[in-house]
Amino acid sequence: MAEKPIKKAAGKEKVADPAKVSIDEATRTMLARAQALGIETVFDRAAKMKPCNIGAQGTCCKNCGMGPCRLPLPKGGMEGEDTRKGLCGATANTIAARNFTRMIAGGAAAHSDHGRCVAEVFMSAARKEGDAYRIKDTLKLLAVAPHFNVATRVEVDGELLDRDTDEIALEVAEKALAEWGKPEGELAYLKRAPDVLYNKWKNSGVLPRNIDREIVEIMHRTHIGVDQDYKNLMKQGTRTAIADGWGGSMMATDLQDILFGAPSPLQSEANLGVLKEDHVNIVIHGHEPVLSEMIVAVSQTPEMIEYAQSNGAKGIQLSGICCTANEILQRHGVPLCGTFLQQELAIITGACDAMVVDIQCIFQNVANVAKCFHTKLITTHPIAKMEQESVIHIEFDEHYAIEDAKKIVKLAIDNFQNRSADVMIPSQKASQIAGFGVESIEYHLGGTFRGSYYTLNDNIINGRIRGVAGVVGCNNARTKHNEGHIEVVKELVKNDVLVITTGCNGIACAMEGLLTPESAGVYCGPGLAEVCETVGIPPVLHMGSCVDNSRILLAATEMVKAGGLGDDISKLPVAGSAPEWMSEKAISIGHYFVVSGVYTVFGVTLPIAGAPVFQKYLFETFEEMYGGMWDLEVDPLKHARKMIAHIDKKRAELGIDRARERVMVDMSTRREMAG
Ligand code: NFS
Repeated sequence: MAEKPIKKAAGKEKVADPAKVSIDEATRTMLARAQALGIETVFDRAAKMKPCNIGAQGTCCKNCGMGPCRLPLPKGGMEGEDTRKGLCGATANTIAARNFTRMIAGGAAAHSDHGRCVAEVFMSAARKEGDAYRIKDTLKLLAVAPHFNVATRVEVDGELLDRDTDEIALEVAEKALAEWGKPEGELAYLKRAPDVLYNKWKNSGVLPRNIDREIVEIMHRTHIGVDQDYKNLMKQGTRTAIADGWGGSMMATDLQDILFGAPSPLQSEANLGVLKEDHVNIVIHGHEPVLSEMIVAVSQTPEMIEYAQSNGAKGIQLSGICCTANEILQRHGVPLCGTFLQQELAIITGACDAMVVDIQCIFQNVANVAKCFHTKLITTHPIAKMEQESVIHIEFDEHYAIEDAKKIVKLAIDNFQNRSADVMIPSQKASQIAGFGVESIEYHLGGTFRGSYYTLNDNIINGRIRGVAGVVGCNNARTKHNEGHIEVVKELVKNDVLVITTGCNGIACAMEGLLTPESAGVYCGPGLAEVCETVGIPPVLHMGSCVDNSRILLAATEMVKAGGLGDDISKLPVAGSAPEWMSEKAISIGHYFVVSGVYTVFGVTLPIAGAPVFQKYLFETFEEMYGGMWDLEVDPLKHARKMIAHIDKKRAELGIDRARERVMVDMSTRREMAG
């Protein structure tokens, strides 16, 4: 980016220039308000503090007390032999691979520990330990059970009868929980992958044994003096990433669907403008939906609504930040308040009566911002507390879930009359259709009658849809908020690529109005527009939170099964992208996409540039091994075009590249596409 996103405030402090750090008007407005009030946000901190160049290259090793050993690339690049070494002799490749695999371990741990927590609640529901949680979606339970080798029918007197669902649920719970630590065998879900892919993993020796073990083994191998071969380190990185995508994350998604219902399309809204001045505003932020499901239920009870009214509010407005938001959006239509980078801004509206956080992606600084207003900041998870004394901790216990949720909602209502600052809610909000899942895409594009992804494949084969892209991931304060997300997605749909989204990309697309069927006519190439208009879907399908990237893996698997596009995910005309990634979870996701056969492009930066040999291994050699590979492209247009080029390469390999020419495109669009 040529323009400097920094300006000097009156007191000579460097602060962010609102117009240059976000493309979103609501964000700019609230950032300007924060600066006027003298409240610091992530945007200002990014203006003040530069990242460490050596760490950004991935070649700083601090895994022992002799370091940190810093191995930056020489200015002008590496010429001749690479003699850089840490004190123990670790090469740049070893150091970068250690750091990279530790990021995979961190990401896989976060997703999978979330999954474990859901599995424990699931067990409690299956045992009927309380009233709060029940098996809601028995169809999904019956669909998932066989993947754990749990029978759904039993033979009684020579007759095959349906098995009691309570019994099935209990056995699924036991089998699921065992996946984290079973002593032998391999993860149960791996066989859900196409056979060709499963065998590829098997032959490469990367089938995960159990989830915890793979994560622990990364910590062991990256300890001083253990694994010092970047290829062998990445073998374990691969095994752990698979344990995330096809294990912990996939189980989190499935068990949440069984407990709370598989999503189906619904209407909602997005951006800071969803807050309501005359309502009690409760903003839910984090990742695990187990408590937020209860908050949704409790805040809809007449008891709580009347209590809010007796306190002078018109009602209770729930909204969400980050992936907890995506979870309750997908299942209940609760509006999205904002992305990762808007969490402080939600409080700066002065209208946030309580922010309830659980785990992951929560800035510690929200506590400082909350102190400048009346906002109660409530932490709820035993593993995620904050040191600031102003933060209230209400520890969530699934056995008292409703009581805990009531306590939180009441606290917010009681706080409504304490608003101290002027309320300033930006007017921006966009409407959206969200709630897509593997099942609902099948329904929309194929119909339950056909029960297959064939219609999608057919439209790919005939060229109306050029391919499918999964665009996902975070915001990153080192790049203009939402610019990468939106430019990449717009370029893809303009070129007839159907986009599947999750995480903060989903929120960014919702804010931009891309999650509406009407947007197809505005932004899409003629082929994709025609399909969207015929079927009545948006060109960007929101599949949920980041653990729901597992839905994308399964959707791709359904495409393979439906036929006509090859026998493996790596043969499909698909690509993956995280234009504004920042978290370790994103690295784990990126890697499980890659080793599932998907070309995956990241924006902003990748912490591998300091080790060119290791980088080449990820960017090129992985394609030979798994059919998918990593790439980095900072420029959003080039980023999208690289994905399109990969999709076209796959179309050519499948022999369906000619079909596209039958699509009628006028000359000006054609010229633009060629550009
Ligand atoms: Ni994913 Fe969700 Fe957003 Fe990134 Fe954080 S919320 S789990 S990590 S920042 S997309």
